[in-house]
Amino acid sequence: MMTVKERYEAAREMYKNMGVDTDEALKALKAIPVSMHCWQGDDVVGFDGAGALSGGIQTTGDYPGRARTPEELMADMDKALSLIPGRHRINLHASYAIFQKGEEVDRDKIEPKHFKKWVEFARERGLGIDFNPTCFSHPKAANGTLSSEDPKIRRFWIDHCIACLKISEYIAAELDNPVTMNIWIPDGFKDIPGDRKAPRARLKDSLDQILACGYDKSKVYAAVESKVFGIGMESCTVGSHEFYMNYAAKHDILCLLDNGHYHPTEVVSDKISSMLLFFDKVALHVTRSVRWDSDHVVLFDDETKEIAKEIVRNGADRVLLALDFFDAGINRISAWVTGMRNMQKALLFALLQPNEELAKLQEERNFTRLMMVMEELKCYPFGDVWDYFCQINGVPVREAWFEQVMEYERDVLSRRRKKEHIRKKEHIRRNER
Ligand code: RNT
Ligand code: ZN
Repeated sequence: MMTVKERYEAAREMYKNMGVDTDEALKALKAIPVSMHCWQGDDVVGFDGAGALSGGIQTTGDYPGRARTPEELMADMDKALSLIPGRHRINLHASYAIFQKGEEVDRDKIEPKHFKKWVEFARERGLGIDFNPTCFSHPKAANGTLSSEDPKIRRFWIDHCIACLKISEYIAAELDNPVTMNIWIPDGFKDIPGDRKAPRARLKDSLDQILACGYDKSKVYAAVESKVFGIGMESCTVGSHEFYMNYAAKHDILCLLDNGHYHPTEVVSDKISSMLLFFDKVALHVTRSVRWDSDHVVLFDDETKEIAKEIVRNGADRVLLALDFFDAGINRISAWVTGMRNMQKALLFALLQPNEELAKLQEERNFTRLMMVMEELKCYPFGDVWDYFCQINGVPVREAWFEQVMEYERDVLSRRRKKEHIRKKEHIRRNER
């Protein structure tokens, strides 16, 4: 049997004949951070006492082992990160604020100190942090947030977003690493609205007020995330693509494109190059939508590969790359590891294309050869290069990571379930008494 290194060396020669430098590709891949979303670990529940997930997004499934505390979530993220090659970022929501006993405040009053533990977590591991206001799963989000017709509700969410900008600024300063702060709101209408303009005008005004709070643009990259529809908001989403793209362009902030948020045959891979001709950077939520914005785990599939090609060809430093999925039906750590590694595989696949040569073939309108090269490359020993990347970055090669996740499930995750069962039983008994 050939060793991983021997397989890599053979692959390197094959790619070389196609004009691809695999050593360069590995170096480039290592330099691309992916922001791993904390919310896959606990089904988007958070720690601020939110009840059920709301806002037209949904987790389904009841796999044992959901993280219920900051300690559990951090331990689970550590486990996942230990199986993912390279150094990355973590993506937090405001609802993951960590309060001391008696220190709990509502979302409009959260402060940097509530994220100190996350900053310590990131600093110790050399990770960057990204941040998001949480404008859902809250009693005040039942009928709209930043576009609400109720001035008090609108004020609350404006204050929340301002608090989040301040927290993002603090995190960026502490880690000496810019934070992408992405605003997504669920506001919209189930049925045909009587007025589409007024809510959008209010959203515009809310964003103006938020951005006017004065924050350091070199530290915080503010972004806005559009959506085509959500559950219960099928007819109109206030924060639509046109709305945010125009807003971002005029106010010099960024757009975040979530590839689950467009019409089913519309692809984000085709949008990146256009965005980058008009914006300095673009932010992404890579996800997988199955028939709707279902937020399935990212696979090594065609659209993920196509998105990765655009990242690589347009300059990875201009794309703020984050994942966004939540599957409660499978082991949550496995979901993270699968999604993160697949994103990286897609990036490596893109880096292993003779991209300059392909562009040249297109300029020459040699579409015959262009197709041939792209198709033949699909059967090149990509897996041997990926395995070597995992090996030199000290993480398990191929499926070897999975045994570690299963061990963790046996030793840690399955016990959480038992504890939860016992607690539930005690609760029932107490109520029966
Ligand atoms: C919802 C958006 C949003 C959320 C996360 C939790 O449709 O995609 O990004 O998934 O912020
Ligand atoms: Zn998203």
